Amino acid sequence: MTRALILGGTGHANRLAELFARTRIDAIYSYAGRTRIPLPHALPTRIGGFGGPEGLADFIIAERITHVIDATHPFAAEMSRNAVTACAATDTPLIALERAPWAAVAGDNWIEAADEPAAAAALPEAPARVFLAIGRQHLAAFAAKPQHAYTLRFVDAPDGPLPLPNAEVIVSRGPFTREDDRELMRARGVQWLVSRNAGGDGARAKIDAARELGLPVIMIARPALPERRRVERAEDVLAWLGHDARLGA
Ligand code: 3Y8
Ligand code: NAP
Repeated sequence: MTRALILGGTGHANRLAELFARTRIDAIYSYAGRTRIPLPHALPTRIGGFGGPEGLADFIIAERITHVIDATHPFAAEMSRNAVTACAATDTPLIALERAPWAAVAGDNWIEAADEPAAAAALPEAPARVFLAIGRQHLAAFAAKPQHAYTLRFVDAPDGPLPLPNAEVIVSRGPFTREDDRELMRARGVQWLVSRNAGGDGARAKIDAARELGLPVIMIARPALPERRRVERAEDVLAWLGHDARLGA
């Protein structure tokens, strides 16, 4: 009897949860608890870390989990690595629901960066106006370039001082629209966009808006992840579980 654990926290994971609820597959949805009011779900939901790979292995055993679906964000590397370790240790089938990275198209002006420090190094020396749309957990690297006027976007309002002296915070959860992101950058005279290659639709609006405005984009590459089975569509997860998205459970 299937009893799945969805490691969630993304738009993809939300759509998978709706599909599971509709096809009545027994599943638990898991959030890290990064945001104050995460989106509610039709599935039973747990919030908070497991306590490393061992904690996740204990949870799998205690909750009699038969399958794990890693539907976290491509930059949630530690969670993904822990899932590979815990599923190997408990011999639990694991699949990743992972969207393909964005690829530059005609008109894009991307500067690829390996990580946040490389992205900060790619910014100019002369003061500029920068839209730093990478959340709030990885801002420290940009303290190396305090001369810029930064626009930041967070899911929740900051609960403390920021490492950047000249920064405006926009509190918004997304998904975002191309029109809104274009107006956000135009109204502020943004000259540079810094983004992570999240893939998917929920955050690509700013990339399309930057192309329309002819702005350079510093695109941070995804962290390397261990090998694991991966699909890009929620329906393929159901097929892997031996359920058909069109029929009942
Ligand atoms: C807690 C769940 C939905 C899902 C919304 C997707 C789309 C918007 C793109 C920008 C980029 C960023 C950030 C982003 C995106 C979706 C999706 C996606 C980027 C929520 C959510 C949780 C989080 C955690 C949060 C991080 C932050 C990253 C903001 C819920 C809304 C910047 C990633 O304040 C914090 O500590 C926030 C931390 C991890 C990255 C960071 O390091 O700051 N996501 N985002 C999940 C949990 O607790 O397990 O609250 O409902 C989910 C979504 N985030 O359809 O409703 O990709 O699915 N999330 C990045 O760099 O791309 C925003 O602003 O343009
Ligand atoms: P991370 O750095 O990869 O994980 C750090 C620790 O957070 C993990 O080791 C685990 O703690 C806990 N954790 C992460 N995701 C969890 C989940 N879904 N359920 C339970 N515990 C979880 O993670 P992150 O980058 O901070 O991302 C946290 C959450 O935000 C994830 O759900 C992710 O899908 C979502 N998100 C992240 C981004 C991003 O840019 N990183 C973007 C959009 C959404 P323990 O070791 O204690 O188990």
